[in-house]
Amino acid sequence: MFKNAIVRTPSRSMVDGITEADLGKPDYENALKQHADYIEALKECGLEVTVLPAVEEYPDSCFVEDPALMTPHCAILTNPGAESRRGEVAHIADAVKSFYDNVEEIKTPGFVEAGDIMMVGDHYYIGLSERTNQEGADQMIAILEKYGMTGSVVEMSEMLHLKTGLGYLEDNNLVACGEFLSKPEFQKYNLMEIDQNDSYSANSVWINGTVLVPAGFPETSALIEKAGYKVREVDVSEYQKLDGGLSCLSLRF
Ligand code: CIR
Repeated sequence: MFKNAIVRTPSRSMVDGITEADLGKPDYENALKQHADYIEALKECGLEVTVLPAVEEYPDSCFVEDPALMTPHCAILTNPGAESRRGEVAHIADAVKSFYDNVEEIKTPGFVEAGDIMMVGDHYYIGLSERTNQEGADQMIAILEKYGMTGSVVEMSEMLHLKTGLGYLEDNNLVACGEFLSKPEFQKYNLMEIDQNDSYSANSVWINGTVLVPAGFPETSALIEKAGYKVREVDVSEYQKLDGGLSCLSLRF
């Protein structure tokens, strides 16, 4: 069960965030409205939500999932592979430290963005992406092991972050699409296949028995409902324009 979430209000500069989506620039006012509904959804799942202020200097800073990993035993400040995002870590450090006594950090030449990390119980899958390198993954695994947890790396080549194409829904259920469907390490899970056309919705998020699913993907909502979960749709289309999904917008712990 999760108790808390941290989010950050998007900055006006978000319209200049990193993207390869080719969906046009986000509409800032609508992004704020969608963010408010996202916070509402987190609260409906029983989370206490800490809302950090916008940081204009960092256009991608609303995607708070990337600069920190929160585990039940410690928090790890990451070192984003995207240079323009590296300074986000210093901005989130105090909030992270206010919840954790044990705070570790990933150091250069290691790079990690925590959107590349998926938690399954005490085990953490770490995608080697353009943002997370082997050295960063090795540092992360060493930290996890220090606190009695484990980690392993996942090779990947098609997606921005590991969780762009994967979402663990607990109870052995794993929503997956594209290259992740055939990975040997995921075959032990009940793979719930997401069609390539709906790949954005693979980034669905389990929170205390409810699954947040991006609005606009009825087949994914139906698939997840059929598996016995309560579904809460959240419209995050303005964030999709920046390659950001539902999970990226919060730290849940
Ligand atoms: C970026 O490219 O870094 C942002 N525009 C999107 C980050 C999405 N975060 C995530 O998937 N965890």
